[in-house]
Amino acid sequence: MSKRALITGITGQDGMYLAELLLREGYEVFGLVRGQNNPKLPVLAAELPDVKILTGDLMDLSSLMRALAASQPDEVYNLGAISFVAYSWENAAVTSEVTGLGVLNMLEATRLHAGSDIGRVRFYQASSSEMFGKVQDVPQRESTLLWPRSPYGVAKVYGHYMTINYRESYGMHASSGILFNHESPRRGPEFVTRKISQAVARISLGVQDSLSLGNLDARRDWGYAGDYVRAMWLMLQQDDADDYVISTGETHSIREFLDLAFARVGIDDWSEKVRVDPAFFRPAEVDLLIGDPAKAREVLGWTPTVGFPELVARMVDHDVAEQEALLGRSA
Ligand code: F7E
Repeated sequence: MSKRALITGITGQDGMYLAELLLREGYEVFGLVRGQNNPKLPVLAAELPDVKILTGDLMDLSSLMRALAASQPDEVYNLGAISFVAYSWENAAVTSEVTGLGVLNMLEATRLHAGSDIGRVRFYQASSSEMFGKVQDVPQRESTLLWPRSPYGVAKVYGHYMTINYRESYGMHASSGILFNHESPRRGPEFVTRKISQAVARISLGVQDSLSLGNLDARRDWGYAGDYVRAMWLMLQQDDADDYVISTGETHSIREFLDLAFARVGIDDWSEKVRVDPAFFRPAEVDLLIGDPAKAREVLGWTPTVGFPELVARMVDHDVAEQEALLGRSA
């Protein structure tokens, strides 16, 4: 009989890549979708028609219990969260509830659902490099002291430790992936990589003049989302649950991303095209994220397949084609 998986956050970038991977692996995939008339649902239904949709909310324990009863999953992937860091300062309470307490609700629902056979459901928690914040080691690894610098990061730390607690208190097979930034053409346009790739595409097509950004000196360890969901799945295939850093081990600045993105459309000097707007600066910044993925490599056999230049190229090429299609200019 095929395995079954329940994914929260199914309409997000990672949810869609993970669902694709699990469907390829022969799973029956259930996705939890929140809200009435969710605008992301038509995209999901069109791109992944084989995913079975269940309605529920991380803030509503009984809805999670019903989703578990309906899907009878072997594996639960908790990817649902309010994930935009910049938003989290102005909406700290709701971010704490959904991104933090939501993890507790999903863990507790899974524990109650599994009953005396706690090992029958494996659990993945989407932890984040944002937990490292004001970094205490370079590069950051599983043992690095957490020092979150945003309400989002604080909420992720809560979810991370709660996951470890369910593993240690109840023997749940609960793993936590500390994922560094991971991008793709499916990335939301509020995140800096997609904001840049979309703007560069529009600038190259002559329908936009310039782009406003915040801190161009921030550095991130950016990987490809399709690679990172494979790591999630591998974690749940291990005999023992554990925590893993998932990263490329390289760090690049926003400026380097801009260099490659503009070069891809033939623009070598972007200084006149980019404006720095203080509105996009954050109250506290995470300046130097770089992860050490050695444990994932050794234990999971995981390595990233898409490097930084290829990631930028894929995103820009996708957005040029998408913008051309929107403008009715496709070849
Ligand atoms: O910012 C700088 C900004 O919003 C990256 C989420 O998936 O990864 C993501 O969080 C950097 C920051 O991602 C703009 O200050 C400059 O230093 O793309 P981002 P993030 O905050 O790193 C982690 C791992 C997660 O877990 C999160 O859920 O780019 N930056 N100018 C800007 N950022 C944005 N968004 N917009 C700008 O105009």
